[in-house]
Amino acid sequence: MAQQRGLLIVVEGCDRSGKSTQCDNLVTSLKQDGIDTELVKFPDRTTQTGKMIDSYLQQKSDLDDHAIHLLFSANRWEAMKALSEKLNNGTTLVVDRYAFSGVAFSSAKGLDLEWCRNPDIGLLTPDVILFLDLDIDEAEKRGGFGQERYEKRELQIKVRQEFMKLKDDSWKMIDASQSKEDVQRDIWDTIQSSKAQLKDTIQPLQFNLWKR
Ligand code: DGP
Repeated sequence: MAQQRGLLIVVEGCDRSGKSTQCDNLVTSLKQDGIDTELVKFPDRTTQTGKMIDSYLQQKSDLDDHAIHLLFSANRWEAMKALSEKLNNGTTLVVDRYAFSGVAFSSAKGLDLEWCRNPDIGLLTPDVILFLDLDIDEAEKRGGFGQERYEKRELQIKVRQEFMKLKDDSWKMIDASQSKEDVQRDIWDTIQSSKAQLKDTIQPLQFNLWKR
């Protein structure tokens, strides 16, 4: 029997929603369950594009909003071949941020939402999209935002609104205001039921994110 491909699980959310901790936990739990799993994080700050993005986020350099949008997209595109090979070889990927962050952050800054979608048309389509939802006041209670460019209350409010424009019925909404353990449990239950639903219908990998 052919080896089943891995699942592409995307985790999205605003800053301070606990995304990175929960991605780590999910990877650990999947591995403990015997599933070959890797964590992927966008932006990948280690590549050439990633270094430019890192410098921009740390406010060490400035770039036109369109230019940085395209760089974030390029940072995803340059990873696609390696990620598709891993998935086809049976590795499940937990992806911390994806094209939805790309559109939400840039459109929150005032760029046209449809323009923002374009560079990511054709990226790998996720099997599961989890959104860690956290009210902005709750996010701020978690020790306040950091020093990076986007970590400001007004922008984060807009980012969440833009995420909600992108959301469709397939998104799995997770209440991120719960305790860490409860969020972890909700994510685990959601992944188990998604896996059960996908079991008989799992499709070959598709490069058609936002195909029109
Ligand atoms: P993180 O390393 O997950 O904290 O992300 C760094 C910051 O960059 C965070 O404020 C969210 C933002 N971000 C992530 N992906 C994108 C993207 O594709 N486009 C834009 N404009 N911002 C992004």
